[in-house]
Amino acid sequence: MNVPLSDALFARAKQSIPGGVNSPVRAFRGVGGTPRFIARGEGSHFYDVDGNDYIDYIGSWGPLIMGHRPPFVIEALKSVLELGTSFGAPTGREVELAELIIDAVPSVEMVRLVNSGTEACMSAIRLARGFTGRDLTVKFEGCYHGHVDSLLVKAGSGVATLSLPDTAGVPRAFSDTTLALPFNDLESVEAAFKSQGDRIASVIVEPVAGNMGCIPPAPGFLEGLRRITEKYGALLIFDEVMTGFRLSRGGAQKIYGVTPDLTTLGKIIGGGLPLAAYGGRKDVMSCVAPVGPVYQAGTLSGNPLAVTAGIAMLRYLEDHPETYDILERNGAELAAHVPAGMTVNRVGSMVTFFFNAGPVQNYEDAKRSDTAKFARLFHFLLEKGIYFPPSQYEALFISAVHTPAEIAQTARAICAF
Ligand code: KE4
Repeated sequence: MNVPLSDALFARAKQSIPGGVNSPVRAFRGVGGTPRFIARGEGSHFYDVDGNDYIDYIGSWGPLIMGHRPPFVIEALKSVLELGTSFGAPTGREVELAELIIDAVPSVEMVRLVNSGTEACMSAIRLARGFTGRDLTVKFEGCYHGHVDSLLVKAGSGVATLSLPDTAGVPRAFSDTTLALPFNDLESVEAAFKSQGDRIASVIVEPVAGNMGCIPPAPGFLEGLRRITEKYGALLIFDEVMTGFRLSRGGAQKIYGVTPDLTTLGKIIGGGLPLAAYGGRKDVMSCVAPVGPVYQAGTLSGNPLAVTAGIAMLRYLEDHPETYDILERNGAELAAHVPAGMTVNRVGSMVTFFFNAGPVQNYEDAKRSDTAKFARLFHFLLEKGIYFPPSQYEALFISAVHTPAEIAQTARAICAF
């Protein structure tokens, strides 16, 4: 497929933006070739500047659970555009969004809105340190919690895609505050707490990992984290930036029946605009400034446009619970056909096709995947107008507006590879 306009834009972009992109994973470094510069989106499709039409399985990396430009979000934004774009003062709509989140997510009694998942995770681990008076954070290899200095240790997503040995620019003193353990390995968590439990402020985990490809929690893993953190007085943080409102309105914590002390959210709650949040136990959240001593702030936090889109999205999901049946059906249909030599992991609409004999249950397993073969599949599908996330270490983001025919077309194309 010739994409002369994307080629030209990419060459031009690389003169003014590092790698020509504003987020590394978009640069196709994991799969090669020219990233498509997108002109517009509609439902489950988007269209590049050369006019090519793609079934979109990136979905803006998770927010677009109802596809591009859902009418109820566009109408909501149109209704407030004339009122102003930002005030730097509280608004009623922020309260409404906070209450919608609290009503849906079991662990959240109080919530603070921020602008990105990175901010939410950075704030949550700082809050855990401030609440416990301890310094260390436990994370899991292959999990990604945004580009938080101390959490860029054996991180997933773009860090894994680019095979970056952690990240330059993070002082050893920062990364030494993080213990990175194997995902799904409770024994390593027990051992860490046995040796340094009185120094560990929190355990942060993607309850369903999505940043080393999709990897479900092993039976008992999340329950074990809850037990161990309670035993040692550390806080359990579920990073539900990806899983929140995707796996259910109550996120993964609702499905697995494990309630963390803090939860981070993002992506879907902004309805496609920049918005994220962290929340949890009221006694913990009461340590956040201006009530308590843990400082966190943001010029555009609770931005009226992003909040309006978020309210429209969360109200839609509240009023249309059948959405989650559609997401489950779409995920199951796509994952039903597993070509030889591949392993498919799936939870709901989060799916990853690994070029790996399997099982894929942690980062070491995932890293044994044949990423060169994945790259060939990616381009094979791209040529057929099917746009997968450009990395073996990402989950597909299926929406509720991908039709059965599009899912079947995609499954056939994968099997034809
Ligand atoms: P942001 O700062 O990118 O809004 O959120 C960071 C983040 C935190 N926690 C989880 C579980 C996440 O998946 C993310 C971001 N996800 C990646 C996709 N795997 C964002 C894509 C990108 O970096 O461009």
